[in-house]
Amino acid sequence: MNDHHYTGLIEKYRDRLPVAESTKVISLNEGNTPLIELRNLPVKLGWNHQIFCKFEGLNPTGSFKDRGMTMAVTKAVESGAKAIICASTGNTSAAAAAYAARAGIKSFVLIPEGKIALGKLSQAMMHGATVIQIRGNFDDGMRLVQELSSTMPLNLVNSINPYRLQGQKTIAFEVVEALGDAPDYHVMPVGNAGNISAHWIGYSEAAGRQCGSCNLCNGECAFKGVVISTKRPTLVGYQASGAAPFLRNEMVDSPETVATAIRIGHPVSWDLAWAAQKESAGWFEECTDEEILHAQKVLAESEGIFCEPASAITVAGLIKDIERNRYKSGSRIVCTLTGHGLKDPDTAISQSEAPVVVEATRDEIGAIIERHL
Ligand code: AN7
Repeated sequence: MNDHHYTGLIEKYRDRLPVAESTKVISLNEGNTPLIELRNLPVKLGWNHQIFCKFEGLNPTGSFKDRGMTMAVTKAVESGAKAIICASTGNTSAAAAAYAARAGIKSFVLIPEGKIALGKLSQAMMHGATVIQIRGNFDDGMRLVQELSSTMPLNLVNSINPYRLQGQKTIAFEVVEALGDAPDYHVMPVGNAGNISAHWIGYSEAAGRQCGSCNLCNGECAFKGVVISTKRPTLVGYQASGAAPFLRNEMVDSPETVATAIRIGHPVSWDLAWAAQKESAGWFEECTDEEILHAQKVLAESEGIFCEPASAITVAGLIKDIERNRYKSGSRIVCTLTGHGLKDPDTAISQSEAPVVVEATRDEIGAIIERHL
């Protein structure tokens, strides 16, 4: 094999991850996702910022969860685990199922009945996970998997597992490498809040700084890795209005949003995410379902980037906060588009014009083309 063949983020960032020389890596070559500069939307909306999308939907299972899952499953297998378990709004279950399959171990996934996007459900089922739909929401599932994994031979792979954030922090390294330094702002959706915490760990390490967002070192790490950036970005987290505990400053018991991925009211990484917000001098903001779907459509139509609703909240947030001048003029902004639009075909189809049906004749088809040219 060519030495330059990319074999996943653990091999690439071995020196900055908690793995030993002898650790057997479970990988699907995740990471190394494209950083795509927006060309049309900023012109259309009159923005004077440079905006990039880190398209995490192009990971092996179609979401950013693969970054954390390669680490969590690698460490689970290293510890001798034969089964993993997680609660999920969908993407974590897809990643857990795929990496468990790769490792040859069992996976159990708890999902809220009827509230997971079709693509994600198909992935968990296809990879052979035991899929358990609960009559409850993600937060109920989260509580249950913590209980179950403490008494049964199950390795918990939700982001409360510190190895998940370790894998996920590598997104920051990739952004810094692509841009030559950290951006001014990094914007993302916030659900269970592991991702924003992981971004902060990654950016802090990249800049050779300590941070309060790590659940592995508890803020005590004296990071001695390679310093690759001169600064850390301001982090901005967007939440759906019906599932916005960080905006309410308290847990939300019955979260609701069309962006089912972030239909979470009791985020596990509550303290870590607040630390990321405070230390980065960032902020949380909320967007309505309508704003989220509008942004998803606009991004797909004007840039050719199809992300799922939860990911599109970043663009919805930009539309709102750039208008209010919350971003300093002339900034470089990176959005994490956490999951692929194909994950949730139902939502995509329901907000798009239905295809016309015509006879298979040149005339009928020609007439339609003329009308649309
Ligand atoms: C597309 O899959 O929690 O704030 O169980 O799937 O780190 O939770 C998914 C979360 C954003 C929020 N975008 O990230 C799960 C799950 C997408 C997501 C988030 C999720 P966190």
